Amino acid sequence: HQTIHQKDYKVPDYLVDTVELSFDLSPEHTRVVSRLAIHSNHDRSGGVRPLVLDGEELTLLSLKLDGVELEQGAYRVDGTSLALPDPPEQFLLEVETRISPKENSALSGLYASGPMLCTQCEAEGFRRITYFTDRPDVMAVYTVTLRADKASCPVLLANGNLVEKGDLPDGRHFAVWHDPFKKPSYLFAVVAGELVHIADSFTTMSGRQVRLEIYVEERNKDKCEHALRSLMRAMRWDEEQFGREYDLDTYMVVAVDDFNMGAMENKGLNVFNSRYVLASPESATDDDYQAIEEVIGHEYFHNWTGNRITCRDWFQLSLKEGLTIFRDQEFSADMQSRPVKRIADVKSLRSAQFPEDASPLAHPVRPESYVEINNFYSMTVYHKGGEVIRMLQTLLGREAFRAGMDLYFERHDGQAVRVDEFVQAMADAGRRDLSQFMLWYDQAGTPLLTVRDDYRAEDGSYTLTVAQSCPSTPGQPEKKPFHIPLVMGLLDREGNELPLQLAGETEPAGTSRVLELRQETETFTFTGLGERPVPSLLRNFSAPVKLEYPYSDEDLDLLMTSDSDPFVRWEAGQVQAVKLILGLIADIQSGREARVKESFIDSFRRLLCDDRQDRAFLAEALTLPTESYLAEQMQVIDPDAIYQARELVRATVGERLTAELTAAREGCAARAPYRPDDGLAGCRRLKNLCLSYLMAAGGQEAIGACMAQFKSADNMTDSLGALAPLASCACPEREEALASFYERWRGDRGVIDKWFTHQAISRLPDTMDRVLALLEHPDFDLRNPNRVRSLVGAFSQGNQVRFHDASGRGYRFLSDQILRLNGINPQIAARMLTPFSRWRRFDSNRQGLMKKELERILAEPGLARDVYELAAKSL
Ligand code: B3K
Ligand code: ZN
Repeated sequence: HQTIHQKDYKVPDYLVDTVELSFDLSPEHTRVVSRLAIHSNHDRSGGVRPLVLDGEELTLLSLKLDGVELEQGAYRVDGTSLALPDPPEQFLLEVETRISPKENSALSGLYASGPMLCTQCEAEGFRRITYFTDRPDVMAVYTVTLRADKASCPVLLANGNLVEKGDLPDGRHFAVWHDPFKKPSYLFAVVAGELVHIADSFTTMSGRQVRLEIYVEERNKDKCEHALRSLMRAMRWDEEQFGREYDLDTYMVVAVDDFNMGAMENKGLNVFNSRYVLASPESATDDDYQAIEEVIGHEYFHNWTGNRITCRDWFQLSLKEGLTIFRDQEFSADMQSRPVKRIADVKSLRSAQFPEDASPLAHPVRPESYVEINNFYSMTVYHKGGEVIRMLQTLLGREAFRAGMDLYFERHDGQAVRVDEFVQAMADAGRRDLSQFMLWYDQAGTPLLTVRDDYRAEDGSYTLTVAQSCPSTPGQPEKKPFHIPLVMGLLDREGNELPLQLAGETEPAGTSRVLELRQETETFTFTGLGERPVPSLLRNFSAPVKLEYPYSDEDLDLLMTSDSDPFVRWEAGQVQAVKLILGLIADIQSGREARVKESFIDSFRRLLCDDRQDRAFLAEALTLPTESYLAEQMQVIDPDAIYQARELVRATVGERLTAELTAAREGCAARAPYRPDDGLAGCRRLKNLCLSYLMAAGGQEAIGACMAQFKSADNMTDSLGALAPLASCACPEREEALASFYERWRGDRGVIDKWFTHQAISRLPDTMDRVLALLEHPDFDLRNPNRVRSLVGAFSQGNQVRFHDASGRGYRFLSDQILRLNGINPQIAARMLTPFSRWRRFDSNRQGLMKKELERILAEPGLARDVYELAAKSL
């Protein structure tokens, strides 16, 4: 397998101006005719270069150049390309191919999902539809004709505007679509099948009417309303926040059940994983509702950040993905509680991106090389990339950042560009030198900030010394210092915010400031302080770094109760919980008696009874750090001790605070029937969290409360809020609840995914056996990515203690599934490898067992590029 390097980029030798595609659609055999108007893009005086088109899994039927059929020998064709050795300066190429959508289990290119045919072209799926220069810097105008059987395939969709449709002989019909915007092939899309839609219209800021349509299978028609409303909110938000208007007459979203990722931003025709479209109160949780809004927003925002301005090459992927993640995070923050959204985003970064950055698969936000680009749709490219954009906003300020965005759109609309062009627009608008900042794109690894301070009573000065370091990562042994915005403030002992005046300044400026770190060590001296202050550091998580400062328990209490920044308040509680649990882990490991400190229970009680706080925030503050986050804090991960210590805290809280938890739970009980947008999601979260603590303490009363809630719930959030703790409880009620849940929901794929997941993440010791049995369940299907994620993914990535069983059974199970998936869907197979890439973090027994499975995978003949790359790099 070949490695592609960023430094080898060359402009394309040929460009394509227009693409005319015509499809004779059928699941077994689809015939594709492509007419490409091509012109040469290189200096031909030094010799004419061949035209090389990409193509995979295609049967070539005929090839014409300017209307003349080419003889065999006038071209070369193999499993990955079609080459013309000596084409003219400008010409029309007509290529006829045949493909088999039904055989396409990789779900890349044109494939069948339920009663429809649909496409997924990013990153390199278009080449599985027809021969083409399948790279994002070749942009063309597309016209698409679709023909299919009218009865089985009444709906025919493609990008852009419908220009014509009509009937054909033999019960067939056709539709012609034209997309006036030049686009790269990865944004091409076709959907055909038996679908229904709901529609509405949106008036843009300049007064144009846009028709919005959501397409689903008939049985899901009453589950689209939330997606449609979310789309309208996203459109309005992008106008208000960024002045960006939609540019076609229709915007279509199609929900499909078989989909490799969340959704795809094809121009004018988004294709979505149905889990990010379909929702009803009975079947979707509050989190599902939120995720739908977020993903709908994400794909919509791509219309400007991704489609109008796209990437020059795939190394620049974060140009569109990091930026669009930042935009969707801001959108969601404006639609709900901003602090709670920020905390959720930081949690996901820490639990998935930090470990990636510390693993053998660590790569920069802009990678230097890849074997399979699909492996780089990673937490780093997306979410660290989003943090990098956020840091730009913090450094420049909101106004200059917005001006930078405007300048970027003004300069590069219609182009395929690099990250450099984006950062240059920011530098120009903000009149800043951002050359050092670019290291965030090119250096991997999570920086560590070590902060020390010194207060001098003699002159009332307070000095912060901040040292930064970054661990080495593959191919990058030494790191240069990053340009880091550190947002901070100072508190007095009563918790008041102190005015911040740096030495040399004539007066204080505010109580929260952005300190800019550029050198390995920086010092900042504040003046005019009558007592030693408590530093409030990394407010709003202003940079994707780890931070170390020797806080005392009193400092943390003060920050937790008094800091003006909600992220710092939350973080102070988490730091306390981490300290406590790590101490208990050490006790367990050395056979000492492990006991939860009284002071922890006290501060937990204080929080729980503090009814001034927002419920959703409170729920976050009362949630213990996850097992995987705790694992990150250890030299050698001990999954059993982590689980035991964390459970001990949960059980102790449940026992000691039974009355308070019960009261808090009742205080949050619903007083009216459920509505998803009733503003009460925070209440439900807190209520269900209380229930889980009560269940951790054990006892028939808690089980009874769980069953009562399970039976009476009028919404999925409460139903799962009861089912989740029951699934980890060794009681007869567990089987009863799981069985009745299955009976009630067996017809709903999305809910049955949840049923698989909750069994897979059960912490009971028999979970591995359960999971093996569920593999044989008639509803389990290795060809459906959501189902694979709900069982195999949930067990291996969401159940640390059971997956990492010291016997190695979990590891064997996972590699078995990866090898089966390798032949079906390489992208999904590769995604399942993640837990193995962390093998070095464990004890030598587990290391050996995981390594053995990786070696076994690598020894498999016919390993897909996707799986090969991750397995080889992990070792
Ligand atoms: N751009 C797509 C991701 C495509 C993944 C290809 N393996 C979805 C998104 O980020 O919006
Ligand atoms: Zn995206």
